[in-house]
Parts: sequence; structure tokens; C-alpha cells
Amino acid sequence: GAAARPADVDVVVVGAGFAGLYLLHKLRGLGFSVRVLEAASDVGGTWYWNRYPGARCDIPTTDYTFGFDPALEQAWRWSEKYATQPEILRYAQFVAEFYDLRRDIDFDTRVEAALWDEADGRWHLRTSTDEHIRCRFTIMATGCLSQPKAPEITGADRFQGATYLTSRWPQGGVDFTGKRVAVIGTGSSGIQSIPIIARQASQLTVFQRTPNFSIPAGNGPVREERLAPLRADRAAYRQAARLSRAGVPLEPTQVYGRYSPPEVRAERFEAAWQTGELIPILSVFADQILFKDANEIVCEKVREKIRAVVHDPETAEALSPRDHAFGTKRPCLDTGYYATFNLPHVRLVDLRKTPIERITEGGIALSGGESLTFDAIVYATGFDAMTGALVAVDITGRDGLTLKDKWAPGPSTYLGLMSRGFPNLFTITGPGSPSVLSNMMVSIEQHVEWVADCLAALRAQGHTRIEPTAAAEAGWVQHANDCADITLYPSANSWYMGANVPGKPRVFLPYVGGVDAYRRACDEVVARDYLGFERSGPAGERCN
Ligand code: NA7
Repeated sequence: GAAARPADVDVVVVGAGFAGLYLLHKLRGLGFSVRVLEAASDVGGTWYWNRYPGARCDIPTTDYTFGFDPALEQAWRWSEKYATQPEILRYAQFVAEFYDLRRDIDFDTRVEAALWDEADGRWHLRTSTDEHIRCRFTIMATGCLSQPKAPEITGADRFQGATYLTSRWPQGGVDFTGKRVAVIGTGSSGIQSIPIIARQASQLTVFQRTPNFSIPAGNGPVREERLAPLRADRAAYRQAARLSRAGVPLEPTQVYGRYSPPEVRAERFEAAWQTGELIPILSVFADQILFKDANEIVCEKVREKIRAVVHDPETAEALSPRDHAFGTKRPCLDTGYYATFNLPHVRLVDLRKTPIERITEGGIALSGGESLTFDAIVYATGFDAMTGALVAVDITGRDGLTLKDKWAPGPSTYLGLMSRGFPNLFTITGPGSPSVLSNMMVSIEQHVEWVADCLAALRAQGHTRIEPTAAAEAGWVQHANDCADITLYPSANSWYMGANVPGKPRVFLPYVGGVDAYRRACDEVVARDYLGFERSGPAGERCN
């Protein structure tokens, strides 16, 4: 039980998703005393909470899997090309058992506040279970898409029927048989759940504010061309992932869309479409994320695919994105999404034409006077991405500075790993790192290993405190913005830009320069003896 665990440790890890699990294993192996604090009742993070019907990872199982331990890889077999949420949750549980991790994890324990005590050189944490824990280092492994966004619709609390949030789905599942169901939101969560809810519901109404691009997942057995190189040389495959653009081995293309003849465009697009994978379809042309005309080639070909499936031309047009460039919002993978709108009991409401006026006791009232009655409303409305879970904890650093205040104009980090004013506080896949633009498993492993190596190096050098310099942080923020600004990403109202949360500053949150370039930057900082970090401790003051 929690009472038996020490109130004074080297490291506290916040979160027991994949990042927290690997951190615990890694730091324990280095001889640090570690406690992991987790708000949920079990391990899994994202895959613990997002139990909505149809929830799957959109990175293939060959790649969305830990690669740091051949023995772990030997011991686990994925059943499909894309794993379901229950299978990924079982994998997280398997990892916890494989390394005997649960004994150092407090479940049902939320970290509410973290206060840096400069004189003590330690963090003081307060939990929802009213425990006070003192630690040298705090590592936030709280996830990028873990803080649900409020529905922001007038009257949402007045609805008398059942209300569900995709990211807080009930443990036992929900039976919609014979029910009139509304789904609000058409991001990945909506697009994955809508076809399955449609199979049960007597009536399904989808409320779409912005159409998204989605490609058929083509789920089933793992593709042989993916499996073969992994079987042939597992280590080389994992290394190729680490040195790739997005954390999935793929040779970057040199083919420019704008200079390609129509038949080359068509052939390359179709080949990527047939893989049913996100990274290939995001990399059809070298210039597709840089120039509107190249991007529009891909957009129009996806719209053609939508028109080929959806019978009603007006519905097909409503489902066709025209507001954003392909990839500037995360595209979705689906199984039968567009075809669902051919079913007689499924209706699409285009909120750009008829916005929701308010939610009532019985359902949803649209502007223009129409009132719809529902037994259940499903909110698939997304997250306060990348920063939400971090600023939700009351974190106070040096000189009384809170993370929330410091980041009010937008997050500022060095390498997405640390933020000045918050000594000894690390973020795993934080803002300013590739994270959500990459295969999370590869990015998590890289961050965990970098932070673990850093703590070991500090210890070896007799240091107890580390903090980035103002110049290093400003330089990284500038570089990350420069990278984003040469792409089309900032033009979209995406959660990458913080644009989905009213009042959130419009700042591009992840690092777009690539997993490969990012890893080289992190490695170089270490090779140059932690360039851009100030370290101090009993062994003396050091500044780079
Ligand atoms: P997303 O991708 O943020 O999608 C949320 C959806 O909900 C999106 O279509 C939003 O429209 C819509 N939304 C949000 N608020 C409202 C309100 N108030 N009214 C109507 N519609 C609304 O979240 P997901 O959970 O689907 O996916 C998150 C990521 O998880 C995904 O990218 C994958 O990486 C996995 P909008 O586009 O803002 O107009």
C-alpha cells in the first residue's frame, strides 16, 4: 500500500502510461529510488481512458511497440496490423508485469501540486490522497492528449439523457441498441467510433464542425513487407525507426508533387493510399507539407475517394475538407467511416451551415429552429493537447513562478525536455519535441533514455540541480518556430496550434524538424557536456 512507500525519493514520475512505465524500469535499473503516481486505477495512460468503441492506435503494431528490450519483444505478439485499445491496454499491463513495476506505482493518486524548494534543492509534491512527497527530480509523463477539452456548448449540463465523453468511456462499455444517439466531433475519436455506434443505434446523428481527412486503415493481418525486415534484423529495424523522420522506417521521398506529371501523382498517391498507413500518405511528395499547390494534389485525391463512397453528393461535399491542408490536422484512419453515411438511419449535420444553438433537456436545438431528440450524446470533442495536462498540475518553480503563468503566452522549453525556472523538472514528449508528430513509442523511448542518462550523468559528476539557460531555451523556441513556419502547419486551426481550445495562444506545439534531426540535437547537447544547461551541486557550479 501507499503508506509503505517512502515519502522521500530521488525521482517521482507522474503518470503510468508507456512513458511512466519505461521510466520506472530504466531509473530503477540505474539504482535511483522512484515512485510513480497515477490518477487512474491501473497502468496504460491514454489506453486506460480511451475505451470508446473502435478505439485503435493509428500506428501499426510493428512500430507502436517498445523496442528497447529484445526479451520483451520476444515475449509479446500483436494480433493485427492495428491494435485495439483493449489489446494495447493488455500490452501495458504485460509490460508492468514483465518488469514487476506495479510495486512502485500508486494508483488512484493524482498529483495536485508540485513546489520547488530552492533551499532544499527538491520538489515537494501534494497528492489527491493528501500525501506529501519530497523528491530531487520530478518527471512529467502525463501524456499529450490526456486532458479532455470542455464541450463548450450552451446547455450541455441540462441534457437529461445519457452523456458520454470518448476519453472517459465507462469501463463496462455502453449498449446503444435501439437508442437515438448524437455524436459531436469528427476527429479520430469520432471517426473511429461512429461506424460502430451506427451498428447499434436506431438513429445516429453526427454533428460535424470541421470535416477531417480519413483514409481506410485496411486492418487485418500485419503486412508482410512490414514484417519481413523486422524478422530479418530486429535491431536494424528499430535503429532505422530511431533515425527516421517520424519514428517509422521510411525512406524520405525526393519526388516533388508540383513538378510531377499527373500519372506520377496518381500512382504515388494510390500506392500510399493502399498501405492504409498515415506516414506514407503524409509523405507522398517531398513538398506536400510545404506548398499549397503540392498539398492540394493530395487533398483533391482524398476528396475523390470520399465522393466515390458517399452516395449523396451533398453529404459527400460536407464530408470533404476544404478548410485545411492535408496533414496540418492529424489525418484519421478509419474502418467504414464514409460508408456509414450511406445508411438510412445515419444523418450528418453540418455545423458550419446550421450551428448548434444549445443543448436542451431532450436533445439538441439547431440554429434555424430544428430541434432533435436523443437518448444519448457522445462528445468526441478532443483534448487540451500537449500543455493541458502539465498546467493542470499546480506547478510552482523558482521564485514563485508557476508553469501556468510562464506558459500563458505559449509553452517555452529547451528541447521539449525542460523549462527555465523549473529546475529538475522534466517533461516526456513535452511541447517543443516531435511527440505527436511521430510514432509515440520511439519518441517516448528517446526521451526516457535521454532523461535517465542525464540523471546518471549528474550523479556521476556530483551535481544535484539542472536547469536550462534562458539563451538555450530562447534559441530552441526560435528554431522550433522557424521549422514550423516553413510548413503549412501554422495555417490550420488544429490542436497542434492550440486552436481547438478557446483562449489558448496560437503557438505550434510540437517540433516539426523530424525525429532524426531532433535526436541529433539532443545527442549533441550531451556530447558537448550538456550545452545550454546550468548544473550545480556539491561538486560546484557549472554553466554552459
Ligand atoms: P480532435 O481531433 O481534437 O477532434 C475533436 C472534434 O470535435 C473535432 O472535429 C472538433 O471540431 C470537434 N469539436 C470540438 N469542440 C466542439 C464543439 N464545441 N462543437 C462542435 N464540435 C466540436 O480529438 P480526437 O479525440 O478525435 O483525437 C485526438 C487525437 O487522438 C487524434 O488527432 C489522434 O492523434 C489521436 P473542430 O475540428 O475543432 O472544428
